[in-house]
Amino acid sequence: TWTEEPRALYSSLRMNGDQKLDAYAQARQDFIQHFPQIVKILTEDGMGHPETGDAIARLKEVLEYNAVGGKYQRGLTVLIAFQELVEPRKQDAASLRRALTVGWCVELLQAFFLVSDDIMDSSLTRRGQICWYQKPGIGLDAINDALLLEACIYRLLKVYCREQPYYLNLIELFLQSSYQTEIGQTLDLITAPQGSVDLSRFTEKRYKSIVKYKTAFYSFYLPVAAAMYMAGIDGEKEHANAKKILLEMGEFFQIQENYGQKEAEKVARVKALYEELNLPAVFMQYEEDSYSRLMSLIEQCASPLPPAIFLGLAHKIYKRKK
Ligand code: DMA
Ligand code: MG
Ligand code: MG
Ligand code: MG
Repeated sequence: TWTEEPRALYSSLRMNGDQKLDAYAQARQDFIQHFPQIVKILTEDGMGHPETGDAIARLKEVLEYNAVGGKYQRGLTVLIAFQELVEPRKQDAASLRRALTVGWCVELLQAFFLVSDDIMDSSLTRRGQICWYQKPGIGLDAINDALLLEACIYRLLKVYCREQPYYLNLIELFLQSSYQTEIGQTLDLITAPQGSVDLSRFTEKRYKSIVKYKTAFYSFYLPVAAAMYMAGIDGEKEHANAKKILLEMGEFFQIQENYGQKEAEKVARVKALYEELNLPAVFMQYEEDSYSRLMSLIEQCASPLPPAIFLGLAHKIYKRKK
């Protein structure tokens, strides 16, 4: 409930591997437990409203179907980065609640993109269930549902963060990340139109641009940047440095995630890339190169942020054997 204190969370910087895992599992539990509160805030005033009550009931359904069921990697990153950037004594219950909420805002942005993306891609399933627009009676009304999910981000920011000095920075960050993602989706849509993937247009360079815009900004830069603003870190240089590191990670993440997944669409995409590049061995070389590029970027650019923020994320996505 609203008055319940989030459980104590600790900076992972001084922890060993096992303790870190526990802190992560704890953060995850806190994150998931905060969702009913998110739904409540978004729906409590409207539910019984004589004019809009029915629409708010629909919004509740949309939230419960589309915002949950993923891995919460992006939303959790806000919380974890916040805990690593803010001194423990300043991590009071209200601040932690704001970090949880901003994490959920990232998840809502993702839900907004996914509902729309599945319509555009004519997809059938998402996160192991039927795509929202494929549900009987939903169809293209899902477009409006996606727009509602987007609007919820700014409603939550207003309720929780309006009084904070970083409020405007967060709004601009979410708007900017949305725009970058939409530009990436545009590149994706015009590069590989359904039914006519033209390999001559599908170059490695183009692929990397698509990945950077449609995924890396909102999945990697957005959550860490949000935590930075919440921790009072708003310098352009600091953000540019963090962005360099996080976009490199985002590129690797997307290439790796598509590789080895079995959905027909992903297989086709990876095959296209691999035909272009020639051999799966190229992937291993790419991973090596990306990893060492990343490590030197972290050395050069992490300061003044603790390198652990970036190393922790890198650890999650580079599943290297050595
Ligand atoms: C999804 O890209 C992109 C966004 C911004 C949600 P995609 O269509 O390549 O991926 P998926 O296979 O998840 O639909
Ligand atoms: Mg898709
Ligand atoms: Mg798509
Ligand atoms: Mg995806």
